[in-house]
Amino acid sequence: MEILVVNPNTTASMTEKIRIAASAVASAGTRITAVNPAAGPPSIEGYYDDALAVPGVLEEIRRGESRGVAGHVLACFDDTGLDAARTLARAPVVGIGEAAFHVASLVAGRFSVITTLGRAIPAIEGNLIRYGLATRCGRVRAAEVPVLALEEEDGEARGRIEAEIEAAKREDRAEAIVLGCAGMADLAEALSKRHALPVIDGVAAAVTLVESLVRLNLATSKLGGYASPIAKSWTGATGRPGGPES
Ligand code: 5HY
Repeated sequence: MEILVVNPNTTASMTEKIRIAASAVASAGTRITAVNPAAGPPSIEGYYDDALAVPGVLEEIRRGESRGVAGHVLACFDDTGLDAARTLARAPVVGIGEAAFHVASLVAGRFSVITTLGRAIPAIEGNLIRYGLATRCGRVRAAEVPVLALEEEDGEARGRIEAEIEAAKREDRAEAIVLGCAGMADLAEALSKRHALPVIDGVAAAVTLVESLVRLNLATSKLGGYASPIAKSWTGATGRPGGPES
């Protein structure tokens, strides 16, 4: 099976880090294709960037659907464009935020999330409520590191994340940690060993969940909210994002 992993921002080094994390957990026989849109924000930090990234995400989903991929992963912790992508796609679509929350709730009674900047917290809290998992999350914390600082090797970002992990264990009674950014995907294993608790990376969690859905022969329901888009002619030059006209 081929799984398309879409990094909604346009930073190629982050897409490569995501591809490596996804490939590391993919089963034999699963081919990971990691892409990012050609146009859009280089990093997604808050509602505005998130909204601007959606057309590019839908274009990549449409391309994947047209070549018959088995499933899709949205590799931004805000689950950028998740509902629109599920509307467009027949194959299952899993966001790394939703995947990480579900996996964390399978291994711990209570988890905390550690994301990048404070401005990212409200969207994550909103998703936890929408997914019905807010009561399992002690707190969404920010390490106050910009997304692209995670691309630097200086380790300062990692130090700030580690301080938040210890604070979460002490103050939130966290029994597991969810890493709140795809750019942290390469840190999960080492942090889990070092801090002696499950540390969940959403990229890995989402890939294994898509594989499970495909193996269960489950695809996105086309009844109700995720029914395929209604064909309509769009106003304006570029046509509908992810639509046949574009
Ligand atoms: C992410 N931003 O996973 C989110 C994390 C965040 O560009 N990739 C991004 O800070 O919301």
